[in-house]
Amino acid sequence: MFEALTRYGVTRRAFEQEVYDFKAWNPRQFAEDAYKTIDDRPYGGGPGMVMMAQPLEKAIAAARNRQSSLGVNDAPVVYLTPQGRLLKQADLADLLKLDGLILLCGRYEGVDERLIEKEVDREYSVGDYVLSGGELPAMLLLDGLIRLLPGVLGDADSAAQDSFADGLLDYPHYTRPDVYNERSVPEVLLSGHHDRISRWRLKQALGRTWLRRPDLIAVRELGFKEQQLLNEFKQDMDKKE
Ligand code: 9D3
Repeated sequence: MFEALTRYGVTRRAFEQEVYDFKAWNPRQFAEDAYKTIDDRPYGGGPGMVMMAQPLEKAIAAARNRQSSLGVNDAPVVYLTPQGRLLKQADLADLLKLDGLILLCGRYEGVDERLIEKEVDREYSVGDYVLSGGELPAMLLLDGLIRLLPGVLGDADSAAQDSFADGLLDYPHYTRPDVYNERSVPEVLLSGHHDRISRWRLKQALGRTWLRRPDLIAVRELGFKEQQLLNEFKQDMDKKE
């Protein structure tokens, strides 16, 4: 699954240029019995299976050993789980300071709690919806992290320019042709007035965030000029309806 990162896109380029290193460990490799068992029935009964502590402890130890050989020590173990705190951009910025990470991905109903108590330092969820395991969430985390590493993104779409970095959704984008299906590009974008363009873009970003993600506006604390632009956006909306 993780080849989606190492074989495609900017995360591939960064991997090949050794901006980051990555290795996936299959817990089955660390099972102790002939059947390579890594899950068992839950104590107390109920549906599904629980991942056994022992193969995961061995897998984490193997990851630690490899990291030590590469000069990385004390990397925290991050468990991707629906019970974790919701992963935010600020968490990625925080994880970026670390020299290494060990990401633990669950399958089945979850992981034996004793393994979590012994080994896990942090827990993250990627959203309030049910997935079938922690691998895709781990890949989301890694993708978000890798693009923040120095040199991974070009100057043009540098991480500093991300709209989430300033707590707003992006403004609308347009490219050629200037008329498509009888719809024109907003005139201001063809005007060449860079101050009017950035004002229009901020207004659109504020308006869309207000419409689609009022939760972001509530925590953002708008400046006077931003409040003014958002009011203009609302007035423009009333005019159109
Ligand atoms: C349907 C099973 N659920 C029983 C009430 C619990 C459950 C266990 C394991 C639900 C999902 C999963 C697998 N998910 C993850 O490992 C996971 C996840 C997710 O499902 N949503 C959002 N973030 C994450 S991070 C890891």
